[in-house]
Amino acid sequence: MVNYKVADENLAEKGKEAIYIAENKMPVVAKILRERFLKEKPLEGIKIAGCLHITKETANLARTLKAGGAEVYLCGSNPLSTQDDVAAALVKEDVNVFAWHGNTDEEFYWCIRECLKAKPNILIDDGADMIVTAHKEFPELISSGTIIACQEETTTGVKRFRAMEKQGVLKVPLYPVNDARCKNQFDNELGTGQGIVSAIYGMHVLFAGRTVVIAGYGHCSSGMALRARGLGANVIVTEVDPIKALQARFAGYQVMPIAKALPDADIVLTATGCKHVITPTKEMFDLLKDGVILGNLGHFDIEIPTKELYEYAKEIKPIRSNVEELIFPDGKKVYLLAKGRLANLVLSEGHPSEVMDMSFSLQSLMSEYIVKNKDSLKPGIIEVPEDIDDKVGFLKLKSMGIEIDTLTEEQYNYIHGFEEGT
Ligand code: RBV
Repeated sequence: MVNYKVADENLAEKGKEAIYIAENKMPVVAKILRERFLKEKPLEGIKIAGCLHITKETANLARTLKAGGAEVYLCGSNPLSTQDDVAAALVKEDVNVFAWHGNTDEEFYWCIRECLKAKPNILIDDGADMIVTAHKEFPELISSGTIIACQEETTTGVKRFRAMEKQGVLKVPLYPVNDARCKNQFDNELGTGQGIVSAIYGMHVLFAGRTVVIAGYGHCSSGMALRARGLGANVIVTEVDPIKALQARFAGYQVMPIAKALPDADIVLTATGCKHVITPTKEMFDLLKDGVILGNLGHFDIEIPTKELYEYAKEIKPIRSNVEELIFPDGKKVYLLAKGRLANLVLSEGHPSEVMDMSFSLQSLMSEYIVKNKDSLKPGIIEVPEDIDDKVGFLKLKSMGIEIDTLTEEQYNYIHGFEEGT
């Protein structure tokens, strides 16, 4: 019997259409792998819990895991990113879903606990909240070996697990799927990169001729900077890492401290993974230009100091869907996207299906790999095997009708040898 809590089951038909649209753009996970999983049933008898954005793309991952024989449990990885129609449609397909748009922090963790209560064998997290909760509140799932291994979808989650491992408190085998090449070089750079259009959706603003500050120059933010420039913006990058700052400079952007950049900024977009990118002080807030748009595309809502901005504003007006106008004591107006949460997932539908195809193919193949290797996995972070990463790359190329060269034996030996030189 399917167990669930969603906003409105009547939205299922609409959700089904959305899932269908994504399916057509996800040939690897929704066709090639799904057909094989249906035949081979590599996940038979396995319960998989996903704490992921509940989107049409995640729905296709769920369908493929189910096709492989898994019982699937889903909860949202962000209180504002759940697409309620998709959640309703998944329930109709016997996926156990605990997610609705706009849940409170308390409800968010209730949903995670409902998934963990089902005693899952594999956890697929996006941001680490579910796996951290398993460590804190469901330790018996780990000590009993019920949880075989875990997978992490995003940079922020991987960062948290690396900290746990360093402190000796990570008790499960953990695959940082985010770090695989087929994930971070496409999902992060292209998906989050294109996510800057959430600022356009939000305020219907023209980028051309504007000064756009991009905070960070990692995989996500470098993609954002490139797209902002492509739209004709004057892009300023802010960084704390000297190498990334140099990369930004040599890519042709202006680089400077954020306090210097803010007075000119028409739009500020963050994706650093760090908190308080704009320091929460009156002095910093006073640097903001009248009419500035503030948006975050990083995983958590701590990059822009939302709470402190709300406290500082004398008036907060919801003006468009998921955009608020904050009026400062001096009358200045600041526009905040998505309450400082992942703007691309809240204002639009998250990363396009084409890139999620690769991320979720990796997640599917890693679930299969975990089941196959379950007797030999040790706690700690284990990189995604290179051959799985390559496999997703090859399948994606194949689905696009693109052929590439193969090394001859002579070339293989050359590239793996040292004898041949001048
Ligand atoms: N993300 N998922 C979607 N459409 O389902 N969009 C973005 C989707 C993931 C992406 O992999 C990223 O690493 C993470 O959300 C950030 O929380």
